[in-house]
Formats: sequence, structure tokens, C-alpha cells
Amino acid sequence: MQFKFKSALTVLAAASLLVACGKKEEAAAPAAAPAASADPVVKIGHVGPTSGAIAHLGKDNENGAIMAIEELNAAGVMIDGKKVKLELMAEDDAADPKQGTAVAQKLADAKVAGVIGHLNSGTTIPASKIYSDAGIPQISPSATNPKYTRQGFKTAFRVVADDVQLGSTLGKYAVGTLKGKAIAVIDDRTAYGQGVAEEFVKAVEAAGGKVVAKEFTTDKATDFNSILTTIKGKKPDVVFFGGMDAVAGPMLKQMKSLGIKAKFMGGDGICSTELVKLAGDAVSDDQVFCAEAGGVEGEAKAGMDDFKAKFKTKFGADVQVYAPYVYDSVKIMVAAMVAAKSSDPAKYLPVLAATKDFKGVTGPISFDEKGDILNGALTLKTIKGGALTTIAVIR
Ligand code: ABU
Repeated sequence: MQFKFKSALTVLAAASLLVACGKKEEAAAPAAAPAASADPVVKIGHVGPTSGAIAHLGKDNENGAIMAIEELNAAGVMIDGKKVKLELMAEDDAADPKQGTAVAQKLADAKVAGVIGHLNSGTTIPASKIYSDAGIPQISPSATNPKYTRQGFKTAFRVVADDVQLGSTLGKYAVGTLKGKAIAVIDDRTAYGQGVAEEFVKAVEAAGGKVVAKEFTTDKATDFNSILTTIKGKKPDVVFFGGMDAVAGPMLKQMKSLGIKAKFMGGDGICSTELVKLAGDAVSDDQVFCAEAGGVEGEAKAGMDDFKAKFKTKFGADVQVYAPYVYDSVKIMVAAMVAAKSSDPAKYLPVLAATKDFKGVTGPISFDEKGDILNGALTLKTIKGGALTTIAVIR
């Protein structure tokens, strides 16, 4: 097992905790700070698919980064007594692994201090090798394939739960709560879609459910008549899809056309505001179930609600899924730089790894020895009354 800077971090951890606990003396620009004409720039990269079928998700993530950077710059960020200007380098990987590694190399060449992204597991995993080789800390706000943090890279962090947690929770729910007896599974053959579907199948079978069909498509497909016709013949009561909302929307419409009335389930990739729009009146209340790979409840929900309201005012759009997780990722990274008194990746990486109970809008964030969020939550949702509605936050 890979341990990230596990020893001699007491001081650094304490520094991180101070920041996490909201002691912002260092982060706030003193009122009497000299008016620097050109504050030193700290470049932070963000990567997501801002073109292509899931551009709405990429833009959502990018907007989370913009919001965090603007707020931090407005408050003033002091690193080792000097005011710095944070600059966002926002890149588009189009959800394509090759483009993902190309932009990762571009960011490494530009010597960014850190990267938030990528959005997809299929781009995050190959890009993580480039960041690791360059020593650049990377926090993914949404890539859920477990492999990302299991490669032994000290630079890889994730602020959401992974596909093991998603697939297993959804599998248990399909059998235990939805009482699924005959379950069909489709995946889009991506690192995320295939991975979450495999975890779902394991959990269904462990709970005593029967998988009656396994079909696959691609993340660019638009016609599902052939696989849905095969599935219809197996009379499933639940259909699980491992993939993204841009594919799930048309799939739901074609299920309706074919008269398939089964419940429809998926992971965080379909748990978006956009899915509700794409599916339209093809779905009935409590037919679609999905899980966001994070979530807050109780008093902590106020922070998330406040974030969503500010986001809507600023960008004129509802949060899709992961903008708040991007926002927290930027703030965690900058808090580590402030606490380490340096934006040099080699100096602030150990502080980032030691992050404990950072109070984000997505809840408290600490990293385990692999760089995964400790005790991450899931939010189980359904579409009801034309909106995504929370059923439960599960840990
Ligand atoms: N987690 C769903 C979307 C991103 C991904 O893991 O590919």
C-alpha cells in the first residue's frame, strides 16, 4: 500500500488544520498591503470536457474553479508574506484520453502549481502519470474509477467516493429496496462506465439478484434499439446503465418507445440536472435512480445550498453535479500552499496530503493514504416531479 509522506508530518498537518479550521489570517491580504503593480502569479490548471457531448458537465466543473479562484483573489492570498495572484489555466480534454494526455503535458510544460481535474476517469487516469512524473499535485473532483488513486502516485487525490462504493450501494439498493429480480446491465465501455457496471453486478449477485442481460454501447452512441430489444426479451424489472447522462437521456426515450417500463439506474455520470432535461417526459416519477459520489446532510447542507444559489446567480445555470467539488478542490489546494508558505509543488504536496477536516461546501474533507477522501458519502437520488430529488445521503 502506498503511504503518502506518512512520517514527520505533524507540523505540516497542524498547519493544514489551522487553515482548514478557518484561521484565515495568512490568507487575507492586510489592509495596508502595498499596492503591488504585479503580484507574482500562481497558475492552477483545470481540465474537463468543455466540448463534445458532455460539455455541459465540463463547463459546470470549470465554473466551479472560476468561482473559487475569483473569490480567493478577491479576498487576497498571501503565501509566505507575499500577496499572489491565482491564475486559472482552463483546458478542454473533450473526454478523450489522447486529448487528456496532450493537455496534461501542456499544463506540465507551463509549470502549473497544481491541477484540478480531469472530469472523466478515462482521461484522469492516463493524465495522472504525466502529473506524477512532473511532481504536480492533481485533485480530481469527479473521476470515480478506483484505479486513479491505486497507482502509487503521491500526486493523485480525489474528493469524491469511488465506483466500488457507487456500484455496491446501487446494487444493494436495486435488489434490497427496488426488489429487482431480473436485472439488465449496459455499459459504455469507458473506464468509468465499465468499472461502475462491474461493481454493480458484483453487489447485485452478492445480494441474491439475477443479472439477466449484459450489453454494451459506447459513449458516443445514439441508437440503442438493438441492445434494448435484446434486453426487452429478458423482461428485466431494473436496467442499470454505466455511462453518462448524454447517452442515458436518449436511451430512456428509446426504452419508452419500445415499451420497457423497468426502473432505470446509474451512477454519478447520469445524476445531473441535464438528465432530467434530456429524458423529458420519457420517464415517470420514481423510475430513475442514481447516486452522486458525495453529499451533505443536516447543518452542512446550508453551505451547499448557499453555494448553489451563488453559482446560479453568477452563471445563470443550476449546478450539474460536480461544480461544488471543484470549488472545494481549488480551495484545499490553495490552503495547502498558504500553510506550506510555498506554491512549489514539492513543498506544499506533503501539506495537501495531510489535509484533515477541511470544511468544504461538500462537507469535511480529509485524505487517506492513497489520496482518496476519507469516509466519503453518496447521495441517492430519483427523478420526481421533473427534478432530481434526494432520497438519502449514505456513508
Ligand atoms: N464519475 C462519473 C463521471 C466521471 C468519470 O469517472 O468518468
